[in-house]
Amino acid sequence: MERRKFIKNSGLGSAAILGGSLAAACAEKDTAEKAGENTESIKPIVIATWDVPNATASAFDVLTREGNSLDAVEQGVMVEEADVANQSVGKGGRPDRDGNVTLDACIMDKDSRCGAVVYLQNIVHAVSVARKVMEETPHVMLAGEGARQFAVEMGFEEVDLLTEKSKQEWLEWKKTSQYEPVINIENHDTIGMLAIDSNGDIAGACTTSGMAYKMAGRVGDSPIIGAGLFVDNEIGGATATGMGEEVVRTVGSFLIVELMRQGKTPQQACEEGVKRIIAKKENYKDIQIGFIAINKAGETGAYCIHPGFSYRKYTGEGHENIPAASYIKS
Ligand code: SD4
Repeated sequence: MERRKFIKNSGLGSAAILGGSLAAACAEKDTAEKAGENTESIKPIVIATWDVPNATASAFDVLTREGNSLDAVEQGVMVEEADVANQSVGKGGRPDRDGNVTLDACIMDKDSRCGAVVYLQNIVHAVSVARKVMEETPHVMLAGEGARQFAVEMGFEEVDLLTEKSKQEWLEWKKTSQYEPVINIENHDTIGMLAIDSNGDIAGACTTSGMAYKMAGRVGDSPIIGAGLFVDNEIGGATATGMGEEVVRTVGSFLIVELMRQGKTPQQACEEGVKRIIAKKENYKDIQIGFIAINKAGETGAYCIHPGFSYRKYTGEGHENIPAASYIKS
């Protein structure tokens, strides 16, 4: 990379290429283009699952103030964690079948450092606890009571996450206790976010209260590095929403980043990720999965099983909510 920069900047590029090995120069260029270097990169940029304009605006604000992508994704998803109207994340999240709100979150940075919490109770900003796990411990993941104790030691305030609205809905659900995943339960949901800062560095975060009325102790894909989120700063990042069990089974986000490494666009990689799930799931029509991805050049893509999933994209050009193409058309 340094050599390529030198060639580009010294004005000796063509002479060097003509005099040296053309094949080697072409191979190097191909690799650079595959990884999204060499092209006009779009940065800074942030994308997030579902239509979450406040979250992406907050992240983009960090990026425009020359903040790094790690700070941006943390600040961005924190907006949804604090929003009680979003009943799939943080405070106000729907509880498990015993009435306990339990949170899963993870975060990953440009150096492939990562942190996660699972089954965390009574702390609003699970993503920030995940970041502390990454930065302050020798571990990647803390669970349950240990995660809560660690958060308290780190100065996080304990609060009751169950709002009256989520409690009443849970009590209503208990009358039948029928567990059925609800597709596109609302149009903002588990939030997965990916950002590239002005340095071109990528980070991602994912946070959720998980499937509503899940079994006590159940953990989904969202806090699992490689499943709900994966970032490789040389290639790009991916994150997931929907039925976590299926995303775990196919290690979905890692798969998508690896497909981009092999030359697929973010869109092609997301499509392949969803199709891999469909191929292994007979009743795929009963579930929803949505992936979003970004490559090093800032190109983005998204794909899902059922229509209804979208992602929010924020760049210097402005921001928009982009409906994802779906495997099932209507
Ligand atoms: C989970 N993937 O816990 C999460 C839930 C989700 O939209 O994304 N809901 O399986």
